[in-house]
Amino acid sequence: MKVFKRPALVGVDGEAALAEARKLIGRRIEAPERRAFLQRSLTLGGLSLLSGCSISDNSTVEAALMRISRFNDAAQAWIFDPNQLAPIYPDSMITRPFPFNAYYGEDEVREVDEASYRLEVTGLVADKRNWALADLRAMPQQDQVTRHICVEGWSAIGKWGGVPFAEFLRRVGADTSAKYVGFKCADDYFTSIDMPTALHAQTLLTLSYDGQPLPPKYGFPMKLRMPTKLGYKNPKHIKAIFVTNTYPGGYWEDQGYNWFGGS
Ligand SMILES: Nc1nc2c(c(=O)[nH]1)N[C@H]1C(S)=C(S)[C@@H](COP(=O)(O)O)O[C@H]1N2
Ligand SMILES: [Mo]
Repeated sequence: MKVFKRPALVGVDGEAALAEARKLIGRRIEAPERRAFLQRSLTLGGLSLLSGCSISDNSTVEAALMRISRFNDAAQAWIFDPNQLAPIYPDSMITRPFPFNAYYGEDEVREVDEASYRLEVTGLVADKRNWALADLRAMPQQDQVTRHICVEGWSAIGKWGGVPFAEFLRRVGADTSAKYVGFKCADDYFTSIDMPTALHAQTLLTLSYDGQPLPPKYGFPMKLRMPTKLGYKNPKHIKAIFVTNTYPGGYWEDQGYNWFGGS
């Protein structure tokens, strides 16, 4: 069982470290778009979290950067597509077993009771009624085999099934001109996404994993799956969805992860 310990920032001159990191990016990365992307999205917390390195002085910045730029190249190649569609894969490429990740260990996975579960839908929506799981299962479902990329440095291919989120938003009469869709989870996790990603053709409100009801560790009863976004943007155990124009932030985003977190 893995207990996640996020790297700490100790005694580092943040501005100097970031300036150093940006210089190194400039020197090491050939493609101008990629260089610009990395330089723009770089924060000290992000650098430390993305690399898994504890940045304790300015000389470790280089080591951290080498690790993320290597990983980031692969991650960006996987998530970037000019048509804005993430790659889909054959079933034969599914990673078995699919990894578990959360801000706690697998022995602390939240058990959500199916019978009493109701999804809350609030904010800028016409229909604020709660949803039982059966109501969600009654909507048209889709399966999708895509790659999940976690900034801790792993990626894996999985098969999720569920309701296209754009359909769900339409059904509840969401104001799709609003800026954000926010999610509250049965653990203390929360996150939020931009409306264009919420309406993206591959964004699914998933109820199943590999043809079975979503197991607790993968987010029972429901995980929002977006192959165009990094792992931490994909909330598990969703208990409330809200549409808003007020920036809702997120569990990791509030600690320095990039909010957009995707392509
Ligand atoms: N509710 C909740 N959702 C979450 C997390 C979490 O800790 N709690 N972790 C995120 C991160 S960082 C990752 S990589 C994925 C992991 O999903 P998996 O366990 O299905 O691999 O869930 C994301 N969604
Ligand atoms: Mo992650």
